[in-house]
Amino acid sequence: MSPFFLEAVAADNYVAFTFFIGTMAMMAASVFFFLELSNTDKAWRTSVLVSGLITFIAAVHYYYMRGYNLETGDSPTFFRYVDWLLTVPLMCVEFYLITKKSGGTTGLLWKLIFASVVMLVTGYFGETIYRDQSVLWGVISGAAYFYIVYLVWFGEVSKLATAASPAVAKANKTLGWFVLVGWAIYPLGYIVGTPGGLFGVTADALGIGGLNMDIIYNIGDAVNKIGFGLVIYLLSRSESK
Ligand SMILES: *C/C=C(C)/C=C/C=C(C)/C=C/C1=C(C)CCCC1(C)C
Repeated sequence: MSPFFLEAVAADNYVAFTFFIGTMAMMAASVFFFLELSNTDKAWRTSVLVSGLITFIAAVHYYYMRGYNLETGDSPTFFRYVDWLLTVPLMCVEFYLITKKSGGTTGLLWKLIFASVVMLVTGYFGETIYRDQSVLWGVISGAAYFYIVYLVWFGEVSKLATAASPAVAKANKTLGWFVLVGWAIYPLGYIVGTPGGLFGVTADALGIGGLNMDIIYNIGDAVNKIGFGLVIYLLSRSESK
């Protein structure tokens, strides 16, 4: 056994442990989604394929981030954001695919993707280059985030999902909860990860002392990437004969 492995499963190295578990969970989810493609209705195959791509891209990044974190002890911020920049737009593609039949346009898709890129790029600025202005960048990122929440809950996505079918409407509601609650885990990580905490809010003040930014992001990714994919998978089942 390599020392990497031993270190990764050491009971007191929670950060490394969550990277390790994250890699495994994302890999398992990808295998599941890909193998299920052959018993998925043609109309839903692209959606389930995208679910698998999201977890597969994350699995590769997690494998890499785990090694980076073990070797340097630092947060793999760059690779974290590369992962998100690939996977979050793919989640936008899922919204486009489920609303396409009832009139979802590529215009809507680009709106979602644009908002998600603004959200992530400004978050990256706040975490790296403009560390001392993390409040400003966090607020801009948050505005883009709430625009996505708006589109999914009340805007075009919601209207088109309601028009599509009861099953699509229900799945969109569930995905909406992921976006509203599941995605809110990330700003929490950002706040905790900002030196001294943002607005003076630290992990201890939040009652989650001991959790650091990477653990919070890793929990968020597991919940959101695998959960999101499963909602799409279940929708594909309920809409298939
Ligand atoms: C699979 C990865 C996902 C779903 C990543 C989502 C990331 C976010 C929703 C990040 C949001 C942020 C804010 C709303 C403000 C602070 C900066 C961010 C980028 C952490």
